[in-house]
Amino acid sequence: MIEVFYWPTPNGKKVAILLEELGVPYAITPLNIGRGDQFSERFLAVNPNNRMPAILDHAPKAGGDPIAVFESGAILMYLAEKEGRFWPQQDQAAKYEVVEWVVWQMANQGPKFGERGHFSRLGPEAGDQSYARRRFDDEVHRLYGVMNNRLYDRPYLAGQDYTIADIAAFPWTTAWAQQGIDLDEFRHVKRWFEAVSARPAVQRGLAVTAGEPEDPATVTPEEQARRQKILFNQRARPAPDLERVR
Ligand SMILES: N[C@@H](CCC(=O)N[C@@H](CS)C(=O)NCC(=O)O)C(=O)O
Repeated sequence: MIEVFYWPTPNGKKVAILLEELGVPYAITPLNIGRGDQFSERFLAVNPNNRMPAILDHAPKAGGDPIAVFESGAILMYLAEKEGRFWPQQDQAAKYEVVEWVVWQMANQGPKFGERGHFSRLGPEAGDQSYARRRFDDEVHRLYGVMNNRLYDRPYLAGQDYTIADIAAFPWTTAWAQQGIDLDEFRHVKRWFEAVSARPAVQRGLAVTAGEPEDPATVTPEEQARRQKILFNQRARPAPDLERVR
């Protein structure tokens, strides 16, 4: 069984979509990143980077102890390789075409789209954000163009077949309107988006939740202050040995 440390964000949904495509049993462990669950000792033992998603495979192929995997791209590769689907292994050229586009997503589309969202949500108290907003709006537009130029002569990012490269990129495109993108400007992306959206497993993956949403009215001012302190302006955590000395 695959345990998924999960919150319904684009990075989390990549994993949910692949698990639905594969039809393998999985269990969601909700990781409420708005409450700071990513700093729990149990989670940090799985992902020292205090970010979700991460998985624990309680039944690795070769048996033995559970295998922990963090970083959504690594999780997609782990699961696709284990199940022998959505990532060709025998043809090295085809295999690395998928790797290129998964790494492209992890290094470009995910971080730049994420930063665009971050700066667009800031209120006036954060000061003038016009440079950051323009910078990331441009990057998002540029990256839709990269996908469009890739998809104009092939159905999927890595070629003829739907792979984990598409599963990595897709959840970040579902909010194209909020990202300030007119999908009609990128008609090859639009065709790909419609084809991926129509897959039943994609629809099931997008619908995966992490339990009942929290009622903001139940969060006390003390709890709000605690969250504010751990979630904003995150800086390095001391190494465990230094912590012990203190
Ligand atoms: N490169 C990482 C990014 C993970 C990431 O940024 N996760 C966000 C949610 S999408 C998170 O856990 N944020 C918690 C925080 O900012 O404290 C991946 O793809 O797995």
